[in-house]
Amino acid sequence: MDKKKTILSGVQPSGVMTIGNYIGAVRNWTQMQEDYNCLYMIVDLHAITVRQDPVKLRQRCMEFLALYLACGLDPSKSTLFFQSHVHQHAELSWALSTISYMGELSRMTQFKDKTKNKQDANIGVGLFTYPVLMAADILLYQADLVPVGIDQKQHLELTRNLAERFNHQFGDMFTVPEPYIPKIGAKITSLSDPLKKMSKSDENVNSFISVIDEPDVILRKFKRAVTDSGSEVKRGEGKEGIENLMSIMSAFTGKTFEDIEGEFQGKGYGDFKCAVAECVIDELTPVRERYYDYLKNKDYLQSVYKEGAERASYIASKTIKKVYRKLGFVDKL
Ligand code: AQP
Repeated sequence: MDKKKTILSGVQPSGVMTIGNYIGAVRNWTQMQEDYNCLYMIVDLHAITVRQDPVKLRQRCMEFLALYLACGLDPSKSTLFFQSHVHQHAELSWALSTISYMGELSRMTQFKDKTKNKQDANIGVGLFTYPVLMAADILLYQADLVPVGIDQKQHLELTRNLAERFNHQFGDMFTVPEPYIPKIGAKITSLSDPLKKMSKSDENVNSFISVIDEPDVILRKFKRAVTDSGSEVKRGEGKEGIENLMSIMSAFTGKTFEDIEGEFQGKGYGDFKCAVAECVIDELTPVRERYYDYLKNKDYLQSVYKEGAERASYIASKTIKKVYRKLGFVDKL
């Protein structure tokens, strides 16, 4: 019998994958493929919670799949699929929304951030119910562990609450998942505002490094990164920009913060920024090259997502059948 624990995660195709997504999510996923049953989605249903250009979205979904493969996700070990290809995500999301509370959803930091400065009348309901869909994604596969960046911890807490609430009201149904948050580089912040998280949908392209940025672009963006008016490479009050660059260097080289402080003692920010760019370029260059190779091979990409959807649908259909029975729906003949 298969005793491996199940892991589920995904990234929204709402821009080009950043080094935040890479360090906080995708790179860790590749290391888990050997030891867990892994399902990794491209969460297109989530992406439309903010307005998308349909032509670009379709293209980006394929680009994301090519990127997943380029980063080392292996379809013979992991199930790779588009969320919209498994209709049970939307179905379970509806069922869970009936046991979710307005109050708990209103407290979600991501919802508050994304709706800041907007009038209620202009806020999409999908943005509000997003965490319920995320809970459905996870519970549909009875995931034991969910590898996410620290920014998603609150959503995962809600998922746990919904699982427990459902189990309590309707009888044991869902595995209550645990977050799996990497220690290093768990939250990479914006290069233009170190107090904000780095996001792929940020309008300022200089605020993020994308996984497929060319080396000269990476260097230029790091050189422009906002720091403080000092010159010492070390952590401290008001030095969030430098600390973020140290986190990035640490995530890309394995060096500790102490190692980095020691190495750059007496050197200025200019040298340090170039060194950060260099280690990022070194790791990402082969990823970018593989990405363009995969992108050219449309038949292969199609075979990967077709098989992924079949495998995911098999599990999802079993779960939704049980859920519907627990809810009291008549069995479909
Ligand atoms: N800056 C970050 N640092 C560490 N981890 C991050 N993640 C995202 N940004 C960072 C992790 O990436 C995974 C997928 O995220 P997502 O695309 O589903 O949604 P998100 O968290 O909203 O990511 P973005 O880049 O900020 O997207 P947009 O701009 O569309 O909102 C998650 O595991 C997340 O923790």
